[in-house]
Parts: sequence; C-alpha cells; structure tokens
Amino acid sequence: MDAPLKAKSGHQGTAMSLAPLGHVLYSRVMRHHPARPDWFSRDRFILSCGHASILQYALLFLNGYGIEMADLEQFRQWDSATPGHPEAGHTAGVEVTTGPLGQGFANAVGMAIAEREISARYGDDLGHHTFVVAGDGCLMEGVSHEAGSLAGHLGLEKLICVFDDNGITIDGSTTLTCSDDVVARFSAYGWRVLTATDIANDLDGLEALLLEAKKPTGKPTLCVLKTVIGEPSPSLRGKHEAHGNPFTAEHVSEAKSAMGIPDVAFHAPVDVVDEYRKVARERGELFVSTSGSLPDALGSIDVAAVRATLPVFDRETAMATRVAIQKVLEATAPVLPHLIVGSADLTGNTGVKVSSFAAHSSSKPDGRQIYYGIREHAMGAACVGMALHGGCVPVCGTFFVFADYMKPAIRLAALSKAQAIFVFSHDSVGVGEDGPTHQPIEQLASLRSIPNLQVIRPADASETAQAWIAALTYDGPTALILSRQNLVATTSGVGIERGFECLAHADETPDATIVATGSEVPVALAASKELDAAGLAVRVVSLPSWDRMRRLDPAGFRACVGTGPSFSLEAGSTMGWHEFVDHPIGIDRFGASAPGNVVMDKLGISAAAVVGAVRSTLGR
Ligand SMILES: Cc1ncc(C[n+]2csc(CCOP(=O)(O)OP(=O)(O)O)c2C)c(N)n1
Ligand SMILES: [Mg+2]
Repeated sequence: MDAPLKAKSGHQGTAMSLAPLGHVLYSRVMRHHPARPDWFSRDRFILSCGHASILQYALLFLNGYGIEMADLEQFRQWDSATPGHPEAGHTAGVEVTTGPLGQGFANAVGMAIAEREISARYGDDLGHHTFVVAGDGCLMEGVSHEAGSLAGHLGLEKLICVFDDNGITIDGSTTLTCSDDVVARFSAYGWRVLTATDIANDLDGLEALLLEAKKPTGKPTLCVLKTVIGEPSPSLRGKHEAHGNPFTAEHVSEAKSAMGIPDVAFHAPVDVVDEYRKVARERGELFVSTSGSLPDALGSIDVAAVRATLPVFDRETAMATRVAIQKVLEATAPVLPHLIVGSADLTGNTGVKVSSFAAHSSSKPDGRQIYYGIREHAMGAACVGMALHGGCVPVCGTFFVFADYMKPAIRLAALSKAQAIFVFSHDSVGVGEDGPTHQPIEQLASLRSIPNLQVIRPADASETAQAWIAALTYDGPTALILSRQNLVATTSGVGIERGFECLAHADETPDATIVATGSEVPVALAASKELDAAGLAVRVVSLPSWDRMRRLDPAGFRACVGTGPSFSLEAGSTMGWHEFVDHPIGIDRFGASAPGNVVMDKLGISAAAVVGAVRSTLGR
C-alpha cells in the first residue's frame, strides 16, 4: 500500500487481495531459488495482470531476489528496479514483461510449450510448471481466446492459470461489460476448471487448490479464484475505486489498523523478512539439488556450425525468398537443437517448416513443428514466452499483412529483447490477385518504427541466408520480410552484415543513386542498366536492413549513397525514406486485385518508372 501511495501512482487493490495467493505460491508451492533466478527448470510465474506489479515486487523483496525496501520506496521512479509494470530482463525474478492485458496469459502458453518440448527431449528433470495470474481484463482480451484454445488443444497440463475473479475492472463491476460463463468457456476449450469461492485468504485452502491444480490430467488448469479487490481496506474493499485511484493516506492507515499492523510506512519486521528469506533459500537449495540445469546443447548457438551448413544459392536461378528461408531452415536445423518452428495455418506458404520435425502434441511432446492454427496473435505472444523461457529459438510465420494481428506481441518481444524470429512472407503488392486486403503497404514503416526490432527485407536467396545468421546472432527479435514471387539473384549476401551493399557503379562518381530493398533491388538494377545506355551512371544500393545499417555503419551508407540526386525504390509506404534519399519512390495507397506484376507496374514500381523519374530529375 505504501509504495503506490508514495509514488502517487500504481494500484493497491488487486495486489492486496492476491497477497495470500502470492505468499502461498512463493513459500509453499513454486519450485524456485531466489539466489538462482535463472535456474533453468524453475517454475515460471507470470503476473499477467501487470498493473498489480507491486505484488510481485513485494514477493521478490520478501523472498530475497535482490529487491530491497529502498527499491520498493522507489516504485515507478526513473531507473528504479521496480518499474510501473514488471519488465523482463530488468528485475531479477520477473519472467516476462506484462501490462498490456492478456499478453502474459498467452506468453505462459508459449512457456508451457517450450517446457514440454525441452523436457521431452532432454529429460524430465527439466520439467516445471508455469503459473500465470490473470484478471478479468486478461480474459476479456481476444488473445486469451486464441491462447486458451491453443493450450486446451495441445493439452498443456503443466500450465496453471489462476483467474482473479473479482468482478471489477476500472470502469466498475463486470456486470457492465461481461456475461461470459468462464467455467463453461474454458471447459469448452478442453481445460480442467477448479472453482474456489471462499479461500482467497485461506492459506491452507490456497495451497490445497494449487496442489490439486498441479496434478497431471492431460489438460491445462484454470483456477477460478473469487477475490475481493482491496481486501482488507474497510472503505475500498470490493469497489472499483480500489483499482482506479491509488489509496489516500487515510485509506492506507485504516487498512493497516484493520490488519492490526503498525501505521508505519514501508514497515517490514526484520524477523519476518529473515524468516521468509531463510525458508526461500532452504526450499531453493533443495529444488536446485534435485532438478536439471540448462543442457549444453541448448546453450549458446554454434554460429560457426550454422554458417558451415548454410546452403549456397545458385546465382542463375530465380527463387522466392520464402522458399529460400525454408531451405535455410532445413539445412541448418541439424545444428540448431534450439529451433521450435511453426505457422498460423500458412506453413507451406511461408516456408516455416522443417521436414524432420514432428507436429507438437501431447502424444508427440518432443515435436518441434507447432501448428498454431489461425491464431496469429497467440502465436506471436507464445513465441515471446518461448524465447524468454530460454533453451529455444522460436520461429513463426504468416503473411506480412497479418503482422498487424501480432503487433502487440512483436512490440513486447522488442521491449523485452526476446529472441523470437518472425517470418513474414507475401511482403508487397506483388502478392497479386488476392488484392488490397492481402497486400501490405504500411507494415514495413510500422515495424521499422519499433525500437529494438531487427527488420530485414532480403533481395534474394543469398541475402536471406545471411539474414538467418543475423537473426540468430541478434540479441532481440527479428522480422524477416520475404517475397511470395521469385526473385533473380543479384547480391552476394554481404549486404546483410552492415545492412547495405553497393551493387552497381560502386567505383565511380555516380550521376544518381537508387536505394532499394527486397524485390525492388532487381528492378533498380534493371533501371540502372537502361540508364547506362543513356550515358548515365546510376548507382544501386541494396538496403535490406535500416536498423543494421544505422547500428553498424551509417557513415559508410551515407558515403555509398553519395551526394548526387538519390532515389529509393520500395513497394510500400514511403514514410521514413526521406531520411535517406531525396526522392522516395513507393506506394502510398492501397493495392489492387490483379496479377502481381500488373499491380507493381500500375503503381509505379517498374524499371520504366524509375528511369523516367531519374531522367526528369537529372534533366538528361
Ligand atoms: C490491453 C490493455 N488495455 C487496457 C489496459 C488498461 N488497464 C489496466 S488494468 C485495467 C482493468 C483490468 O481489469 P482486471 O483485469 O479485472 O483487473 P482488476 O481491476 O481486477 O485489478 C485496464 C483497462 C491495459 N493495461 N491493457
Ligand atoms: Mg478484475
């Protein structure tokens, strides 16, 4: 109560009513060790209702994870260990970044998949449970449907969700907004549902509930736990104000009085804290001595071995980059035991398929090909969970235009630096006949604007192979933007290293420069060739990755673009390109249903259009 009061920000109500649950989980049920927060086979705890973060910080403080009272006093302050919502990689003991409701729940499903797959292959002593606490908001969010349905289908029996059934959200009672029968809903997904009405403050009752939930049944378990938000505040218990407004000093005092504890801010009796930490340490030592650690094979990726297995692509044959990624996956999978691949019902279409991988299921728990079904959002969030689980590198695929369906998960992957690899094929109006609903326009600009996200749009198979290395060696998520249509080979692939490569007229002072990406690189080269005939030396630069170029060699890129008139060529929004060139050529409208080459042509993505633009700019 004191931390949000001091911060004048944050939420007490839910943290208070879930405190007994948190206590029982950390001190009686979960297998974890505060001194070994990264021990591989620890139970995972995810607070999907991240707005109750102070609960998790209080538990980390009591259990001795390195959070001290001074950190709680700095709740939500600049550079503190206790930010507004839990952030993975920032605070020891926080597994995933939560706050956008529903994401944590879907991350937990991914963690449970990773756990099952890894323990099936490397030993039961790597097995663990995944506990997730979700509120009304998490279960109202659409992603909870996708993820809950997937978890039920896969029979993830070590996944345990506690639903904080307090009937309150910010606006008021859930009678305003929701009439779902949660028990029927999750039962229909294939979950086991346990309901608990009178035990929110009954420690032994909570322990019995959680131990029951751990029993294997072949199904994930939802514990529907009735709680009273703000308990035991005399004024605010059961009221939505217990969420919406931080408690006043008077509210805090009266609640402390009701609890029979001293009215002193940030008060924690030394003997209580010592006892907590002692118990946590003893339980932790026992746990560590009886459970497995990260297998060597799943440690860091052997990049040299991956390079040695990379296919070499014939410079003569045209190939879609989605086909190239499939060949790359296939060839490198034998030296990548980390891989878990899958797609949202576009497995063959996107190339995210390894032929030796079995379909993951409860009868094939070692399977590494996940059939996500048409559940892009859950797929993205599950991959974030898998990546943060550790011991695996998730790769998932769909059409680029549907990246929008995964955007919240991609954003959290970037924020938490989760090494998930997103494969997006069908990357432009070149998709053709499917028309504007399926033709991405603004998606590249959108993904490029996400901090930490590595975005690569290879020009051909060689750049695709090198992009795979770039993704495997990047400390964060990567989006690979791939073509549906065949592309002639035009590069050596080295452009991935620094993010760009000069492909034509590198050694002379050019009259103009065209910077292109992906499928537009061959178009730019064709334009340059035509301009050669007109006596104009037009340099062509492949720029598969803005962010790599910016990180690794922005000055080299500027020198490569030169000082003459510069153009960009990309079949997508021109937003952002003015940073690099004088004259962006792109598509700032929606596409149309027609054969891909026709749409490209009509929308000005053609050698003829580029030649015209260059000549009229140069006046020659
Ligand atoms: C996707 C998303 N939408 C909106 C919010 C803002 N928000 C934070 S908590 C909350 C209410 C959630 O209700 P519930 O999960 O029942 O939590 P409780 O009020 O019971 O603590 C809302 C709307 C959010 N964090 N994430
Ligand atoms: Mg609620």
